[in-house]
Order: sequence, then structure tokens, then C-alpha cells
Amino acid sequence: MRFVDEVQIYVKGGDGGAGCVSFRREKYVPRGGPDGGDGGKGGDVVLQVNTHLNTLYHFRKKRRFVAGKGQAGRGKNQHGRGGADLVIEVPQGTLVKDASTGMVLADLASPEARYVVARGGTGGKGNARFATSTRQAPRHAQPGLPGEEKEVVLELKLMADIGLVGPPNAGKSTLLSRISSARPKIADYPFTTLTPNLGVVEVGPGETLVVADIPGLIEGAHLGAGMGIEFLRHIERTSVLLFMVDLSQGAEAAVDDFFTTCRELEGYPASLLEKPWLLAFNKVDAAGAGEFDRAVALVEAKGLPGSMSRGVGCGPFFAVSAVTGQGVDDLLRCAAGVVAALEDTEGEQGEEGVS
Ligand SMILES: Nc1nc2c(ncn2[C@@H]2O[C@H](COP(=O)(O)OP(=O)(O)OP(=O)(O)O)[C@@H](O)[C@H]2O)c(=O)[nH]1
Ligand SMILES: [Mg+2]
Repeated sequence: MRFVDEVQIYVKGGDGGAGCVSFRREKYVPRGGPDGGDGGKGGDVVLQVNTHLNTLYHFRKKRRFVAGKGQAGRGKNQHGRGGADLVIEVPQGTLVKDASTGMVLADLASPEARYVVARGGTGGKGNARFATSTRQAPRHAQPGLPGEEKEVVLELKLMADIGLVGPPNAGKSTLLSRISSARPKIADYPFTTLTPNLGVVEVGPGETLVVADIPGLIEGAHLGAGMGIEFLRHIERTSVLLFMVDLSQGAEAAVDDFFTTCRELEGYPASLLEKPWLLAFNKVDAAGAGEFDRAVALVEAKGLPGSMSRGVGCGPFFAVSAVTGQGVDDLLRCAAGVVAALEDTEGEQGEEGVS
């Protein structure tokens, strides 16, 4: 399935129904009073999170959404029925922006998030409402108001626990395909991955991690080189960064790649480097003996960028092979521990907030 992470759609609330002009007609009552009912309210267009959706793919064909109209009022003071709401399902993590101003209207980050994106118009008042002591037979009623309409941009930021970052060809997609049932394209050339992939990894009974694999980053990506850094928005919300570099090119090149990736992340507005991180030196199966130890020593000698978090207790360096599976379990166990620890601290902060 192709990943669609931004779509523009047109939404319009239902028009309100018109109020009715009507007079009572009864035998022996020559001039009955006004009895035109009110029009019904138009339906709202509502965006609702469905946690089973991972992409905006379902908007590829349908981009216009108009909620139901309110019915017109009728005689005998019968009010028109309200129009039906139109509920549009979106993945969790969808950001809603006004297409003309770019303003963020809503951030549907929680699993139950719901947002009325276009309100239905109110129904018009029937002529019964306009009767006064001096004006007993009003011949007018209000029209219904039109529903609100606008163009909005839906932007998806994936909700993943772990974001895989690194240069092209490091083996990020290979790792994702090894640890999850996701089947990203894998090939021996740079920029195989053009759109982010999500994989769900089972790390224990009933315990899962969502891993996001994004296109590779190269030097100057924050200035637009390669695939640019647009895709980094998908890891803005991940709890942990998993750097991956190719150790089979030798310790120096691998470590250079790591620092290049860090620099590109530094160039991204949201402070990604403050997240806890792990560094996987991949392709150990094809690397010379001792390269891993040399690589770790090189990173430590160079020192980490100042804005970078200090890594995590259980690592942060791993020698792995996404092809043979060597070291992968250790890496996952550590990553799962970091994610769980973060969730615990977030939970505690939440509880403090309540008291
Ligand atoms: N020997 C060896 N080769 C690997 C390993 N992991 C990945 N590869 C190979 O490296 C190449 C690139 O792998 P991908 O998974 O496509 O790399 P990527 O990081 O997703 O690349 P982009 O999508 O271009 O950013 C493929 O030919 C893989 O078979 C590994 O552990 N050992
Ligand atoms: Mg890839």
C-alpha cells in the first residue's frame, strides 16, 4: 500500500433547511394564524480517529465531503429534520490545517480524538415565529443558512514508538522486515525507501512496538539534498530514535555517517536529538573483526553533539546484522525497555497533573 501522508480535501457542512410560510387552514376559521415550522439544522462534517488506519490512502479517490441538508420546515408547525452528520475516519496523528491560511485547526493525536471540521448551517425560522400582536399574518420565513465550507489539509504524523534514521542503504528496511510483518522494499541502492513504512513488532506476549522506517538521510538533507528532511516529521512523535549505519564500510565511514545523520537532525526544527537514542552498527556479518569496538571508541573520542541526549542505560551501541539476526534481539529488548520506561514516567507526570 502506498503511503499517503498529506491530502487536501473539501468539506462542507449541510445547509440549514428553510423555514416555512404557512397558515392554518381549518373549516370555519377564515383566517388561521401562521403555522410554518422551522427548517432543520444541516449536518456537521466530523473527523474521527480510527486507530486501525495508518495512512491517508483512502482519500486518494474521494476528496469532497458534504454533510446532509436540513429539511425545510412544513405547515402545522412541523420543524424540518436535521441533516445527517458526515463522519470521516482518519488515522491517529492526523493534523488538520486550513488550506488557505495554513493555520492548524486540530491535532487528532489521541485514540478517541474527534473534531467538527465544518458546521452545518442553522435552519431558518418559520413564519410562525414572526407573528406579533401588530403583525398577525407574517408572509415571510427565513431561509436556512449555508453550511460552513472550507478546504483543509490533512497531514499525517505517524505515531510510532521507534524511528529508524540513518543514511540510505544502511539496512533500515531490512531490519523492519526482519522484526515485523511489514514488507518494505529492500534493495542495494540508495533511496529504496521513498515513503515511510510502519511495522508492528512483538517484543513479548501482548507487548508491541511500532517502528517507523523512513527514507535515508544524506548530508545536506536539511537543505533539500536527497529526499530532504520532510519525512522527519514522522519521527517527531516517536519516543526513541534508532540510528542505523553500515559497519561493513569500516568503522570510520560508519561513524562519519552517524555524525552526518545527527547534523541533519540538528537542522530540523523540532529538537529530535533530545530524544533517547540507540545506535545500531549494522551488517556486522560483513564487517571486519574489531570494527565494532573501533567504531564505539571513535564515537566516544569525537564526543556527541551538545544538544544530544546522553543515550540510554542499556546501550547505546549495538552490533547487529539485519540479515542474519545477530544482535537484533538484544537491540529490541533494550529499545522496548526504553519505551516502557518513558511511558511510565509520562504516566507519573499525568497523575501528578491530576492531583
Ligand atoms: N551483509 C548485510 N547486508 C545487509 C544487511 N542489512 C541490509 N543489508 C543489505 O543492504 C542493502 C540496503 O538495505 P535496505 O534495507 O534497503 O537499506 P535502507 O537503509 O532501507 O535504504 P534506503 O531505503 O535507501 O534508505 C540491501 O542490499 C540489503 O540486503 C546486513 O545485516 N548484512
Ligand atoms: Mg529503506
